[in-house]
Amino acid sequence: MSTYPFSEIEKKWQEFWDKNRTFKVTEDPSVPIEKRKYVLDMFPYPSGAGLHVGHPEGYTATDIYCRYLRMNGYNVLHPMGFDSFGLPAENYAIKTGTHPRTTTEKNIENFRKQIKSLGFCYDWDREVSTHTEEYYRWTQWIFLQLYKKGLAYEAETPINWCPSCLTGLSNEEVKDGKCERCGSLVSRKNIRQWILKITAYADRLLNDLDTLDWSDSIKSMQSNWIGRSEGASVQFKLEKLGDSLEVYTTRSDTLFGATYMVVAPEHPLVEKLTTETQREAVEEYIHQASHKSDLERTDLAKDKTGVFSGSYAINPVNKKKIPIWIADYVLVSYGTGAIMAVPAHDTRDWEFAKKFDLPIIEVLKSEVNVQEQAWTEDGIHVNSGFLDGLNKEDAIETMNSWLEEQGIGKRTINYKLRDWVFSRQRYWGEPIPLVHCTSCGTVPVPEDQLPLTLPEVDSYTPSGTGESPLVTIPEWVETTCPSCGGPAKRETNTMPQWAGSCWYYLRYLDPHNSEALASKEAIDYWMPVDLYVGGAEHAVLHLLYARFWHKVLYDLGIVNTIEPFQRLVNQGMITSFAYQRADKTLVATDEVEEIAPDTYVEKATGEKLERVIAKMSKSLKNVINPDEIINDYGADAMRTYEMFMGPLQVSKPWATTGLSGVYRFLDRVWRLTERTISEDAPSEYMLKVLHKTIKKVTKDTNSLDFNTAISQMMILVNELYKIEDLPRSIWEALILMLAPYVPHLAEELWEMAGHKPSVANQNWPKYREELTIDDEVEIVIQINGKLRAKIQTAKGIAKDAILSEAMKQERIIELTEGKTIIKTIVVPDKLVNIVVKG
Ligand code: ANZ
Ligand code: ZN
Repeated sequence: MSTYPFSEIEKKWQEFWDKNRTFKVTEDPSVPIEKRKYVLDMFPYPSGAGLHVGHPEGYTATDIYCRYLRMNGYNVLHPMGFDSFGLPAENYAIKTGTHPRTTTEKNIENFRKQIKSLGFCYDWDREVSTHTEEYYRWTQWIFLQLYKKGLAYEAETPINWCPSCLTGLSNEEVKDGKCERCGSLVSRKNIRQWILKITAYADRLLNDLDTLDWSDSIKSMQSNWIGRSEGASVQFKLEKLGDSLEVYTTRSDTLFGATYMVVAPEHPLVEKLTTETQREAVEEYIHQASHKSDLERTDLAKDKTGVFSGSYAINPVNKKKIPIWIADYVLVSYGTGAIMAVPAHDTRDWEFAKKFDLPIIEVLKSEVNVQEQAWTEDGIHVNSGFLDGLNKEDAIETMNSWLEEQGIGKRTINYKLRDWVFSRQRYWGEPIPLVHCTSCGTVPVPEDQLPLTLPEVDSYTPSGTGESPLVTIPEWVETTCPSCGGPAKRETNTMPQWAGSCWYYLRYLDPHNSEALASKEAIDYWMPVDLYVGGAEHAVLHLLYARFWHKVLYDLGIVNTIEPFQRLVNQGMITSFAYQRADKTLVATDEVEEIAPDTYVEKATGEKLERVIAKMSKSLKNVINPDEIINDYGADAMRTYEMFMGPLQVSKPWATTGLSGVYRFLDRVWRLTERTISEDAPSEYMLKVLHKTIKKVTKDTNSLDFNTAISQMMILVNELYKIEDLPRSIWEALILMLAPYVPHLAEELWEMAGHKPSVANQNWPKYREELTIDDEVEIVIQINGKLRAKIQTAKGIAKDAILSEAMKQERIIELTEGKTIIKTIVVPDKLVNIVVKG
């Protein structure tokens, strides 16, 4: 049995594509606009661990799609690059003293080699890396535009502080109250930060989601993050202090049920509200709260804590005196940092009221006893004076109008979205191009002096004060003011890793331009990105930040579209297996033995283990290394397997048996070359199979349903194995359809069929509709040999497909329910017999 020589073939064609610049793309003006496509991958961070099997999943998908588009006459931009500023390289530098640039460039080298070994059709002349001076010059330039538009400001704000990384973290980098990178408990610290005013774009970031071809789930993640909320601010007079306390509420209709108030521990009025008798308790409480993250504080499941301030406010609707508490379930950063609490109709308030024995007054007719649980649904108002008899919506309207008439309230809109803490106290990032002058204040570095390059440092360790290691280089910090020429100091904060990835899709358009981030012609030619594919972990922040910068660039007249990424597809995660003991603890894969099919035991103890789906992780020893797969099975098999595992968007476990199956398929294709190609016309039947295949593969490739396209090509190959010859028309159409999927093998077959390379430049095969119409057959379905149902299907359907069709029949579901299927027999085009027991 021959085995196709994939390593020779793959090497040969990779060299060919490289040498001939097969995938070089230019802004050819003769191509009409609708034939220009920009297909983008989320570029990787070049980690020391190298490529993960998750990377090629998205990259293969876009590669197939791009090759398919090219064969259909499109001019396709398909670039790749590296998101190369980042913490791991810096942490490695701190540990070993190796310059992060050295580590990063070595990793890029390795990534590039690995990516190339998969045969992707990138235009490598457009490669960018965000850490290079020619790239970050423009990242700095964009920052200056933000600064000049008043969208970057300095503030001394309480930030999340990682005591181990010694750096500030944005909320997004805090997971469960811990540093996303190192896992340390996050605390709070006041520090001077650069902040970007993304909130100024909140409405546009929300509304323009409507113009995008993104999944509903990603859109709703974006809109929840922005978190637009319509409500009212209401003033409560303080009983003795004369002042008033303002709250934000979305439920002004419940005002008659407000029985106490709460201010956040960091609220500016806390000091004033605290009475002498309560002072000690309040101080103690505030100290404790300062160690908790927002997430911990607002977690519904967490026990409510709080302390009475000693002061009272007056409820404006009924003039009742209500106590003011201090509690950390109210966040200082949202609304006004204070609330009116309505325990009868808000779950958190209810829990708090129960714990501290505060009154609960029902103000909407509830279907539960509000002394036992909160009623948060709609209802008719009661105990509510002029609102009695109204439902929630009408009552809110009525109350808001009343509050505005009285001059004690105002309809308000709030957003969950916070401004973006943009600075890092790190070395390995873009320096922020500003100087601080004692007489002129903050002055931008003139644009013609960009890039402001990173100086060399002796130590990469952040100064424990929270400042970056750059503060330790006086030659760099001490400078002259670009405005007055007097002595000035450089800003020592650097930008976060997000910065470079906010606009890389624009640099690919014109990567070597030294006059602008990209030429207007290139931007107009390619934008927007037609298809963007990447992992769902970027569903919120990367996309939100990039969309924000894009809109700023739009306002500056630099880009011509309101959104950067027209269509977005999130690939599912590739998982793996792990083995679980009875107590649910997991066993590393190398401690497991398969003693019989699907029967696993722990080697050391013999304990029976259950196989479960799990994330790939070093500790479970279930990480698949793409290099090994390519080495053992070839890049084409790896590509095909990742696409054959299931729909692109769903998460699916890696199984090496599946990979072998795909490999056998490619080997079967290869062995067809042992036949001589015949110039005879194929049979009517074979023609029909071919045209049905072209139709299905065309449709499925176009809609990114690669797994079903591959199945269909497998069917065609099976049919070819049933005949003796190899009709040229069928063989060549098959090669063309295979070309996007297994580009190396297809090039080789195309050459063997007597053509000049490259198959990548050939036209996609066309089908004739009349040849795709199926002959129907009737299939009988038996259970234990007894006829139970019949189905009509197209002739020539694969066994698996018939079986699954049979199992879907209502009568069959009924009759097999609760029974064990011990065997199934499928005679194609004729019969299915299901043998059951019990
Ligand atoms: C009274 C009330 C009664 C409320 C009721 C809700 C239900 P969204 O939709 O998320 O905007 N709130 C306001 N500011 C807060 C803060 N800084 N920290 C914690 N909670 C805060 O939620 C708005 C509601 O969340 C507001 O409406 C307020 O509680 C609370 F039956 O006011 B409500
Ligand atoms: Zn100055």
